Amino acid sequence: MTEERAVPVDELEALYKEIAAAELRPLWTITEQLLTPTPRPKAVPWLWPAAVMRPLAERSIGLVPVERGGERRVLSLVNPGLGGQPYAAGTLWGAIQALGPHESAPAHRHTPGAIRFVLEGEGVWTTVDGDACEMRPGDLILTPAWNWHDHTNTGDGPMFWFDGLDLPMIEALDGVFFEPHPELRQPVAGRNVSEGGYAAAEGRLTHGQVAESLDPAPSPLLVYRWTDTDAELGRLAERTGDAMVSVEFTNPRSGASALPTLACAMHRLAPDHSTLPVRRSGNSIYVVHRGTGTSVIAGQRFEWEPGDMFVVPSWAPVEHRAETPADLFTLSDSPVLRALGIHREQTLDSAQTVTGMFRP
Ligand code: GTQ
Ligand code: FE2
Repeated sequence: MTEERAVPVDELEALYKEIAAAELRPLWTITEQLLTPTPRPKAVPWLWPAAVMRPLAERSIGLVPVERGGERRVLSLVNPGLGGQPYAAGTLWGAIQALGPHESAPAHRHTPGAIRFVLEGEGVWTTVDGDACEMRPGDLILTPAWNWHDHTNTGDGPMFWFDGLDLPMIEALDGVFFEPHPELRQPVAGRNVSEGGYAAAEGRLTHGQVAESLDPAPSPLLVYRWTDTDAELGRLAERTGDAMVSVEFTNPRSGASALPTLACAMHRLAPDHSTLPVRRSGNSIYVVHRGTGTSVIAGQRFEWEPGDMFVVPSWAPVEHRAETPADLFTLSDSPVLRALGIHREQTLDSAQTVTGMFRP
């Protein structure tokens, strides 16, 4: 038995007051909220329906010009758990961007990296460091950190796409830099140049499994065409017969993720099969490309259709069930967790017990 020592209460109170006044905090009073047994993301599972976002984005085209000053016609996903911050999750920016016929969103660059996943329309070109990349529905376009970029709609109709950025991560690192380009549109050196060296036959190079290594150099390939993704998913589904097949978009030079901070993937679900619940450290945003179905995230059911976007916060178990053949695009921060050697992933069975666990 240790000897009980009477604590003089007023001395203790005085100590706490002086600690606080000195801009110090005793760990023993806050350790449980800081060092949690598992992640406690502030972001909550949430779904933004296309049926709500699309009309608001379209109305913005008529009412809000996109010139210097406004710059980009973007509606960001605001996760209700984040106290009003314009972020989909603690580490991820997600948004719907709209560009009307014959409009240009001004050229600029920033240290946060960005990806675009095209929802609807045709005729928009995103120029990335001089390479004008055509955007078609289902295509993935990369805008790596500090690359000049601008979007130009050469068509007669509006165009809509999903934007994903690592902005909250770079903000947390106090690493945000931004610079407007002197011109509205940067000079175009060529069209779809980055694709030249990576033919569809080399699909394994661009649609594989991300190697668990960090490549700080961005992918030399800036565009991943839906036609190639679709073909690779079709081959995989046929070869494996699995109810869910996935491809990750990889850097063809190193096998690393699409951007050093962001992983992008496409998942194909066969109808009427439920996937096993999986939970991962790190946040994900899903964009429904094709089909309808339901996902259960931390026990909450979300029904989805094309153009819907939803968030799976870190460590929330998620399972999917498609009603029709479905393709889900995902964006996640997993490359950062992997590079740091702290990525975790568990597959649960329906009784929520662990059936398999992966740790690096
Ligand atoms: O298109 O360059 O959703 O700079 C947020 C910041 C899109 C863009 C966003 C951006 C962009
Ligand atoms: Fe940008």
